[in-house]
Amino acid sequence: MISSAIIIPKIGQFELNNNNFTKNVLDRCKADVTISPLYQPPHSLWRCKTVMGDVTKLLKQKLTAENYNRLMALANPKLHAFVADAIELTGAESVCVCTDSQEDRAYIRRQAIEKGEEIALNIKGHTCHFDGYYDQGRDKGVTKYLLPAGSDLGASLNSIDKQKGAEEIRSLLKGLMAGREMLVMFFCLGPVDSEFSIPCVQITDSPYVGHNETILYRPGYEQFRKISDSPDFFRFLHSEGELEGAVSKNVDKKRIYIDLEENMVYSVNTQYGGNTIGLKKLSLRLAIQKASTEGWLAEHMFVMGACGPAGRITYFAGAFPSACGKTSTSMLPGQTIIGDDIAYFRKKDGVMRAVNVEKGIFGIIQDVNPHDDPIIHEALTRPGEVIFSNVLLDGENRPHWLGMGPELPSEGINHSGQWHKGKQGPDGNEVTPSHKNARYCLNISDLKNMDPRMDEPEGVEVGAVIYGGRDSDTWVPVEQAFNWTEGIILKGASLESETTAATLGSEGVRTFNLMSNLDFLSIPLGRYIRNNLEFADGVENPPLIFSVNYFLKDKNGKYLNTMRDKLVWILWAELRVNGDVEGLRTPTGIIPKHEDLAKLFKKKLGAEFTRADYIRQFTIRIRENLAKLDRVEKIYKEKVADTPNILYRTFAEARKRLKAAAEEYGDNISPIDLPAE
Ligand code: SPV
Ligand code: MN
Repeated sequence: MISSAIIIPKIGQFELNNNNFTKNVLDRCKADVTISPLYQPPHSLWRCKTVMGDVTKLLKQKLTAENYNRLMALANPKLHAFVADAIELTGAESVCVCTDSQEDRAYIRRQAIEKGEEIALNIKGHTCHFDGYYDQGRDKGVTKYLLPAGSDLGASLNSIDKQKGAEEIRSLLKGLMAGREMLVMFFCLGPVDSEFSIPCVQITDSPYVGHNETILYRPGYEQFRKISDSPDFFRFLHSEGELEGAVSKNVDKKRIYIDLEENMVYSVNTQYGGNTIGLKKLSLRLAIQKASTEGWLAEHMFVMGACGPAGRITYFAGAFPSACGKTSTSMLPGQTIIGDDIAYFRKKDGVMRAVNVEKGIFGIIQDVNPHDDPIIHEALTRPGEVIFSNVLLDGENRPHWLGMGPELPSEGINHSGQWHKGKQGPDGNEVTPSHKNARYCLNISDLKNMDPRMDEPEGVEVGAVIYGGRDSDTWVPVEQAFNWTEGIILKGASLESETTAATLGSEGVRTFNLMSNLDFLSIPLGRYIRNNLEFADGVENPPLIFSVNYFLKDKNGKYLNTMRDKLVWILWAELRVNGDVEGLRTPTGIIPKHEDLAKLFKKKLGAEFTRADYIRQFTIRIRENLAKLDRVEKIYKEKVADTPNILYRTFAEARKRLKAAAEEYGDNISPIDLPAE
């Protein structure tokens, strides 16, 4: 008997059932046509009738047989249309479709060096990349959501009319890859073969961007095989644009535009990782929206294992704005690391579980030294795959950075070109030897303390969530919230931080930063808070929530803590999660007793923690706390139309408690006077 299914010719290693294939293509196309009317002529590849014909024809013309077969082995019409559209738009001369193989990864690494985007350093596996002088951080001003007519993301999110924005960025991308090779690379957000996994395709003309991604993300080519023709994946199209001395030249035409309807991000005329590495902050924006519709959470958080007594491990997730101690908390000595930047959370059987979205670290290098960050320092100074960016190179191709310990050379090469001490940049500012946002990129598997459960598809159970910012005068070093709701509202949703060099703009300005995720939110702020509040519903023992503050100062502006003290705050929190120690009740939460901290300081750091230290650091500053509530509430009232009422009620209760305490104790409450919880 002749089967009614028609077998169409073999494409790569796949045989496709033509009936299903056609039906799926048509379904897909219907979706594309309705959600993306914008990509009508001149972007005709998005039109239904062309998917089967023009796309395949164009791909066949432009790709070598090997690359064509690699792409077609992924039987996904939406993917094929994306690649074809990118070729047509950017005018790429050739296309390299990368699989997960070691050979393909090695090719990308070689290309980064051959194209001059990376310089080989004097330790095996180490390279250095420079971004342009004006391309040293995430550029919030030119990062925008493409907003379809009639939708509203609230006043706090930067957006542009979708039609106008898409036309603008597509015209900027037009022809930019002429004479260049386009890289088509596949990765997976989260562990592979997991409920958390999100397959992604990155198109870029920058092997540096591709190289970073091979370090930072799990491979995804095989994941694309598995999802077959599903349209459920993220897409990133990046071009570094015209180059001058291997850096993006047209900084005034830098744009990062995010299309939430299409789960796609465009990025152009920039190289800095936070603007270009699709799976990092660009995908976080897409994931926050996806999570919101599907009932999970995408957070700007590390995940680490805090080691308690008798080999116990309690997993912590922590949100800090950039450059506020997040990475160094995630790799505290004696603890285990799962991830340092982005986590996804899901509920399973009444338990909150988290994964690291990444498998590498793109961390700030300033102040990494053997004393404060021994693990990372060790990984940065021995052979292994590391990309340094925007550090200072000496004449022997050795990297140097601010706060590394030894005195820095007085000349070398850095992001400003040939550098010497006292050099002024084109903006008239003195150029520091390495940029304050200079970074390293490496595999977590190269760290001695990688947690063995790092790649587990179901993630780890979260015992505690912590929120921290750069706060010189208000929060105590560590405090537990009374419960999940208070924690989300008075800790996460009240987070403020003094700005740093991780984004362009002035430093040291106190800014509101909701759960340290504000830069990446793609849904109205009130909805995001509500999602977090409701996430504890149905969870038997929600994680405890803590605030931490590593940056508290005295009246003379001197820091009250050393960098190493954070280990003690985390280990105290670990004891709290497991019910091992009692605390003291403040108007805003529960703080440690002196004796418990003194024991931890002695045992873990070999240091004294005197009663005077304790009183200085844990005195509750009532006026500052009240002022903070006023500042933050004003923002919600004026800027966040959909603020949930429970936030105002919780603020009112906290205010009442603070005022009552002020009447009893005065403006500053010594912890010695506080009652047990
Ligand atoms: C951050 O700034 O939060 C980072 C680095 O993790 S970036 O890639 O710029 O987002
Ligand atoms: Mn980050």
